[in-house]
Amino acid sequence: MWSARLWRYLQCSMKVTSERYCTSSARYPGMKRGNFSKVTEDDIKAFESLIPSRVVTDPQEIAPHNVDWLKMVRGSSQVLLKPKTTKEVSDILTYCNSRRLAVVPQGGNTGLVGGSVPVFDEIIVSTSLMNQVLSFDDVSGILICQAGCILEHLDNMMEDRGFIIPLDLGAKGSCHIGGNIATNAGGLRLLRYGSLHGSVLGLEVVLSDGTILDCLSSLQKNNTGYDVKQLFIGSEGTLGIITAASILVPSRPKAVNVAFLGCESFSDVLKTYQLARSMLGEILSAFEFLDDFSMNLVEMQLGLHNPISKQPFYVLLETSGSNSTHDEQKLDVFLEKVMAQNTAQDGTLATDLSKIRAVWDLRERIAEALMCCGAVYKYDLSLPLPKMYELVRHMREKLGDKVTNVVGYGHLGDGNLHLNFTTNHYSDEVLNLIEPCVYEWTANHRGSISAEHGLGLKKANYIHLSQSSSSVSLMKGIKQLLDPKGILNPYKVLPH
Ligand code: FAD
Ligand code: 2HG
Ligand code: ZN
Repeated sequence: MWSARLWRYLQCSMKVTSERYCTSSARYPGMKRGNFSKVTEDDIKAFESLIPSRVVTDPQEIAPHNVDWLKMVRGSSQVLLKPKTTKEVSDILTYCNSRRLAVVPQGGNTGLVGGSVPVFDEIIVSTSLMNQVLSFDDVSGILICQAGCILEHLDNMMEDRGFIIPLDLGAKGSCHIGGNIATNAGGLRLLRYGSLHGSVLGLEVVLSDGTILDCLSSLQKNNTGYDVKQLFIGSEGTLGIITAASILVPSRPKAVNVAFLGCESFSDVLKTYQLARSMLGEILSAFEFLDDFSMNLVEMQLGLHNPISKQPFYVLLETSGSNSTHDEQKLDVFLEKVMAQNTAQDGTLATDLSKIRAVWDLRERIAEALMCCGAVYKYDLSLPLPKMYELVRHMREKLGDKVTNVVGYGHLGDGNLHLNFTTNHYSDEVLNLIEPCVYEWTANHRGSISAEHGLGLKKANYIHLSQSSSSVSLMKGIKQLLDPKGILNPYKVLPH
């Protein structure tokens, strides 16, 4: 049996060189395999009887499910299960719980905190075949679907009916709605549509002992006791497997415009944001920023084109509304003002689809460009806006030429900074210079060490920096209550 290994590869879209990153015992000293059973031949037979022909034991087929998107963590699971129905998920968990077999739920495997892959030999339960839309009501805009539906497929289907999924992110082509809900993903339009805690009306969840928890309500108002489904939104597969969701889907905006602006300083970015909120109000649907270091990356690594003159900071601002003339007028007045006030030095407006897509690519594809640079050290933080870029500068100064890139970008309108570092090869020395410094700096400025990606394996031991000890104790109690044997996604979220 393998021990868990954490790996990092030098990866580029053209070449992937497999360089061993480091073992779990080196990266997470003291982390030991839990007291779980090991999978036997009898277990495989039992799974075969529960989901015939959907029990994968071929190492080659399992391999991509053992490694995360960042190529940062690698598990050594030997079994991948592909249920199609809630009953099958229930049968699987009933069996695993009785045998004390650990399980990792997996959606599209695009998570960025090492939560979606096994640490040791946990059984992988994939939602990839749970991809049925169960119902959609055009009047109420309520969609009910299985957890394995791919976000982009759902959005395409909604577009045909004049609706929009209230969540959008760069991984939309692969991530599953169940994975999105399990991570409480934020994404590019949280500013407009709010978090999944508001858009998800109901969930169906299978608990660790196989119990099917039916909270699949389609009501917008339901004040009958505790709102139990909320517990599972953002629980990262540690409390239950989400099998279906009911989502409130808004009408698709008829008019969408994107402005891309260049600013001389971060304080000008903030002034632009303030102005955008007051002048664009209800039509503002996204306010993202990137620094010039991020722009250099997407230009150099992906060959993307910066449509405006070079500036230290860039803002991507989107408006979505129902009346294009009205929206364009508002946007014109706003753009005149930011230019007149010199808060933006240059800018361009995108109104046709291909130009809108090209501008969005500059922002959405930074994560992809980073993967071409060797080893990536990724941080996803909530910070008070005036402090947001101070941290980037502080770390750039601290790390000097020990790193090849320090880039700051993110969902400024949500107070969410994405801070990334790269080196040609993974370095423990660099990691130790970054962590816990970044987390402590964030906590000292009353931020959160995870704005939207979750804690997973990577940040579980730092939870105390963003949650009080009483909250962490309560979380442990909830985990104990719902999963007394601890079989669901062990080593994740709560301190190892
Ligand atoms: P996975 O990666 O498979 O799983 C994520 C976690 O959820 C794991 O802990 C897993 O065990 C658990 N899980 C998965 N499915 C279930 C289920 N059915 N029931 C219970 N637990 C489950 N995140 C953002 O918030 N905003 C962004 O803008 C954003 N952009 C991204 C861009 C890129 C290019 C990439 C690669 C990732 C991005 N992410 C972003 C991170 C990631 O959280 C999201 O991609 C997504 O929410 C993960 O969904 P998934 O189906 O891939 O889940
Ligand atoms: C994004 O907003 C994603 O692009 C990824 O959340 C962030 O790569 C990152 O750090
Ligand atoms: Zn993000």
